[in-house]
Amino acid sequence: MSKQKLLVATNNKDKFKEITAILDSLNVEFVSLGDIELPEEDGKTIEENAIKKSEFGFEIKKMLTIADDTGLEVDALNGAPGVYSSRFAGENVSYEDNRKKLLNELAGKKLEERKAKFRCIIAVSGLEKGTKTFEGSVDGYITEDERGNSGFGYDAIFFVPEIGKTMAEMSPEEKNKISHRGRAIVKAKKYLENYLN
Ligand code: ITT
Repeated sequence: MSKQKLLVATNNKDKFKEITAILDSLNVEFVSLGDIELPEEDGKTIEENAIKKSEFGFEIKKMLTIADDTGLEVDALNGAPGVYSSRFAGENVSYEDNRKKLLNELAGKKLEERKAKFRCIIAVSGLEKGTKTFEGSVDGYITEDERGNSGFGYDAIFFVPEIGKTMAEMSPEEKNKISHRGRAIVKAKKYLENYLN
């Protein structure tokens, strides 16, 4: 019997890698979006955006679809960049541009003012009951300088006290165990294991 297909609806190759690594033991064949661009992320919350992406993927490919929307919420910036995390420094900017802007905005701020949280919503569409969401988060601090070369996005400036490292200083396995995405996907994985059996 052929394997169940699972569309991973993201245009971000780093996320695709993390999501498929965590779901590796699920007995599915991963499908990517290829050249298909996701629609504009115009939701007011990461929940809305995650659902928009997974429902778009399901509409296009007519197969079980998983999508992720992630936001970095910094206390001293009243939760910003949040839903705007990918375009904090503007449209079509690099990960580095976003990290630099955040470090600049927090310049001179003390540790307790550098508290932050990564929040991830995983949405799964194409289920008998439509779409379901799963949430994961991790608390940390924004560092004063970049540290580590692993990971992507804001990882080099996000310090996780429970591990004593920035997420860019962790191995992929270490990051996936404690990350916002890892925590949300483990919940989705448990659900899908039951659903697919
Ligand atoms: P898709 O919509 O195609 O999935 P995206 O990069 O636009 O990809 P998001 O809107 O969810 O995805 O991402 C918000 C940004 O937050 C992302 O571009 C990264 O800069 C950052 N980010 C997301 N996950 C991260 C992680 O695990 N570690 C560090 N930064 C992350």
